[in-house]
Amino acid sequence: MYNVQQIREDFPILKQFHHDDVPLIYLDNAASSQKPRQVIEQIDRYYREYHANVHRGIHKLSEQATEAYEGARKKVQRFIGAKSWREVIFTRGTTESVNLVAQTWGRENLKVSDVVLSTVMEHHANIVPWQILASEKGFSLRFVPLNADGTLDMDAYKRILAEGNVKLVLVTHCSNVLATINPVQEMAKLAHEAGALILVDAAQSVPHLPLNVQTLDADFLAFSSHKMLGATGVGILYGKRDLLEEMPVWQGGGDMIAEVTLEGFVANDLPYKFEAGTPSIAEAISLGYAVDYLETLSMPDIHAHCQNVTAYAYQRLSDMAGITTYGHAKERGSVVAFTVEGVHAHDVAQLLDSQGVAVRAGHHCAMPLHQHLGISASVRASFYIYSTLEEVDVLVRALHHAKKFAL
Ligand code: C6P
Repeated sequence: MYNVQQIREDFPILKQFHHDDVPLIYLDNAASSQKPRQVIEQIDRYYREYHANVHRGIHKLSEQATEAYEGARKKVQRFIGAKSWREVIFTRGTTESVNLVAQTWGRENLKVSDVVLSTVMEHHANIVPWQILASEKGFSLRFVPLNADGTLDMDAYKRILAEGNVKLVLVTHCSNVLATINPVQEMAKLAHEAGALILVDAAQSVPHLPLNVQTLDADFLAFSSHKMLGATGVGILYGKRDLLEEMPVWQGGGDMIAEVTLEGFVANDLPYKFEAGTPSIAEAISLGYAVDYLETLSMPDIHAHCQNVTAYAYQRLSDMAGITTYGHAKERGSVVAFTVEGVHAHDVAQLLDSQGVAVRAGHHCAMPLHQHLGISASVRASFYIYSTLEEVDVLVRALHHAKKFAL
């Protein structure tokens, strides 16, 4: 049985008082989740008991560290349903995963006549790396428009694919602002029929949903550890093995080579050919323990819990006078973005903070989306495994207080 109070006991930070006497209500989970003691303790244990570099030493500590690091990779492989552990590459996060694909697959394969098709709701991490490359290679970057409810205009998607020349589709599985869960399985099928590959930004979905990369048929999929109970500084790029095998290397250095002479080098096997230099070892290990924690709770139960809390928040906020919510898709993730009439988003966030409620305010690294919505900033409450309906009630009470400051 999903017991949210018992889960909260595992998160030391949630016991904190925010401003002396106000309990912390942490509703900024889409930016980064908090960490359970089961993960924190393992980071501590690594440094206390078996810290050493990986893949390099022939001594016991290095073997132990390597085993834990590679063990984390295998846990991630199982968690996302990848065929092989060689398809799971450790990066610094979603952003670096997308940049890796742009700078290797993209640089090698995209030419002037090609189209890369993104969407208006993408996070900057799935737009800017492609703008950088497009300015160099000259290909076109196009964007699937949105319907009024914040879903993708699938007719426009099909139309653009039918025009030809689309080589790559970029799509977020779940919007970090609108909460829309996009039909990536269907989009992948359509992309493949049109001869394109698909890169799925799963930063907001892997922490929340049961997901299988083979069922989705994603060619590439990127996500970050810190949004799913793990440490910052580590993330994953999943890629289909045949694609990864053919891709050129990106960064050069230790570990990514099989052999080096003064004349040149031979690249290492997957996944190491994309993991140059000493990796974030403790952080990668922490991701493995985060996966254990999530699996013990069960992803379908986590999804159901987050949907329940988010639906309640969405309803309560939508019912409040003077509040506009954004994103009304039926299939939704765990965020609610909104504005308060007459109070700037940053002021709302500050007023909420004074009541102990931590939310994010701004453009949430989705400026084109905010331009589309006709606003410069929004407030965003985002929920996770330990969020409660009572916390939503506190948010609503605090918002009533904030509304008093409306111009
Ligand atoms: N969104 C948010 O507050 P990194 O920073 O590399 O771990 O993740 C980038 C990223 C990519 N795609 C989506 C859909 C995301 O939500 C994020 C991170 C945070 O919404 C920080 S901007």
